[in-house]
Amino acid sequence: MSVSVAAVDLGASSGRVMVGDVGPGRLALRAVARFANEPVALADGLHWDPLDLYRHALDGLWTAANSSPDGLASVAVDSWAVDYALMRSGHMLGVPFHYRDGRTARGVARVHATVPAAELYARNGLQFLPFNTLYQLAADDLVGFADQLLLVPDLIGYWLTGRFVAERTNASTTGLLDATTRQWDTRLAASFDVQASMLPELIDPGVRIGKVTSSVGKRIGAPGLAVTAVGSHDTASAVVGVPMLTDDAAYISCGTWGLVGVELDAPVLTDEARAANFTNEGGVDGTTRFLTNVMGTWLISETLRTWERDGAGVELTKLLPAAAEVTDEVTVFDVQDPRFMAPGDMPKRILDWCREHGKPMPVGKPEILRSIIESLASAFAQALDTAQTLARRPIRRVHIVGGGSLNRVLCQAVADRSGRPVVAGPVEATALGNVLVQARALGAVDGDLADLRELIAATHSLEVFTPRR
Ligand code: LFR
Repeated sequence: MSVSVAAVDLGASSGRVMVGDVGPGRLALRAVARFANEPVALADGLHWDPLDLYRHALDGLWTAANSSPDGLASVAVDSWAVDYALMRSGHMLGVPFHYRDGRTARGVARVHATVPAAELYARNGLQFLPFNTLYQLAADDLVGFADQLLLVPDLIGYWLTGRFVAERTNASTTGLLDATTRQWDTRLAASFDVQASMLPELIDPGVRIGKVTSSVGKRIGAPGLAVTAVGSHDTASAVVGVPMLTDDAAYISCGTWGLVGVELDAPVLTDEARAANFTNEGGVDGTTRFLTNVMGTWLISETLRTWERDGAGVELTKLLPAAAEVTDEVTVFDVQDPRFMAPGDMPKRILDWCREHGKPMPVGKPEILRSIIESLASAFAQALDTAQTLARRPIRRVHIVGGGSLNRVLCQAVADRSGRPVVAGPVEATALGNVLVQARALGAVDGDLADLRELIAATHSLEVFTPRR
């Protein structure tokens, strides 16, 4: 039996609706809608526009339903993590903030004054990122007015079905989930005015959330369509989509962020892991995503955006060959410097960094791009070595999935700098992870993550980059 299922995959810079046709030995994906996801700067800070995303998702689902001859068996939503909507009596309160908004510094100070960072890590296992939901909530003036908290995919799921749930992999990025029991830490939440009643029932990937409301069913031309939970954190779905076939493989889910790590059976909550800023996010099938966030293709896209704004726009595909030809040594800068977090003029910030650190400044666009690529590759290589030490397992092969896997200069640089072969692809790992978990829940495929990954490896061509030094 083969089924058609739809994936609504919302990334921090773009969203897409994909249809997967999945069955034994069959895994085909087609995009039916792609749309931009642009933050909106308002007087009170940087926000998302969830209504725009929802409308695009509905339009995409209409196309998906109308272009699937046997109809859709299910839909599932995944998105970037940590961001949330506060709800009251089913209404959204205010406009959700963007995690790159600077207001969270206040929340960090408040949380750490109440719970020391070491205790926090022992409880929630999360790397320090100033935008973890907990810090955002601690700086949010509307918390006291809310009766529900919904992360982005759960919000879209609520609009589709009318049901409030919290999918567990994404809930694990809030800082409010106990890293060991994977249940809400209601005591921690209450310290920051988040009442236990605001935290929806936790559900696991593969669980059926419900079906679309009758008005949604009419709008998308698919009455009664089932809505299924998957790894609704995009990175959780991406990790399902990494064709790792052995235990000595690591992954880099490379999009806006580069998420570098390994899949483990249990969290690593040591002081060393905390000091190295490694996180223990919840994965599909009860796994642990032991990884660290490295700045990703965000540095490239913001750089291209800056040049475009200045009237000197150039496409990445045109610039990459020139960047590949740069033979002079380029400066490797610290991509993790907090100055690169907020939207803005990246080329200027990179040059400032070089000046402040007495390093040669790249001149010309190809040199700047190459400097970004080498700096990312160097940070990835370092994170791989750290993952290997902390998880106490050798890493002999690196998979790069997501948009970054199309950047051949980057893939080669990671191979060279890490000294390990890099397997690039698939680019749509997140959507693949999403549709595979739905298909398994529907009984169209079966097996564990290894079986799902074998299906990906058998149906996708992957490119191997061998280290040259
Ligand atoms: C990647 C991602 C990362 C998360 C960051 C912010 O898209 O989901 O995993 O740390 O975005 O939500």
